[in-house]
Amino acid sequence: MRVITFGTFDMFHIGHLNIIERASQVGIHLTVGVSSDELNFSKKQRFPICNERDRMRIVHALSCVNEVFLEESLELKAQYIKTHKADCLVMGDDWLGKFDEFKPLCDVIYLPRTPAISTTQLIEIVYEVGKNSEC
Ligand code: C2G
Repeated sequence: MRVITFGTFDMFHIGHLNIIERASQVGIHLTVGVSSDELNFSKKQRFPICNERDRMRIVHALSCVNEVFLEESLELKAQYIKTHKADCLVMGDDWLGKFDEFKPLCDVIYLPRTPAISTTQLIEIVYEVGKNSEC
């Protein structure tokens, strides 16, 4: 079974590692679509802290990842699933139901999100630490 997953993976953390490792255990080949800087800006009105080249390198360095590509548009998901011959799409359950439209193309599995960590939270912690150390 070939598996695909998508994400930004900005400020790579344990929640990212958990989902990627668990996605890889669903099949024998894992492809990861890493959201481009522009796609992130269009979704979140801010650029990621780490640029797309570095985020792709980090994900690609994981031994459980076989292939990495740049996800440039949300509209191309069906195309990405077909191009990478994915039998299964895995996402964290913060996306529950949002990818069900691809069920005619492949299995869609939502895995539990790792609690108590997110890129947004990390950015806030770093910001607060920086603010306090200025005093
Ligand atoms: N994730 C997780 N646990 C966390 C944080 C993230 O399981 N504590 C999972 C998310 O559910 C997602 C993956 O890690 O499956 C990547 O998360 P993000 O980097 O936040 O990516 P996102 O902005 O959700 O982009 O087209 C879909 C997008 O590319 C997904």
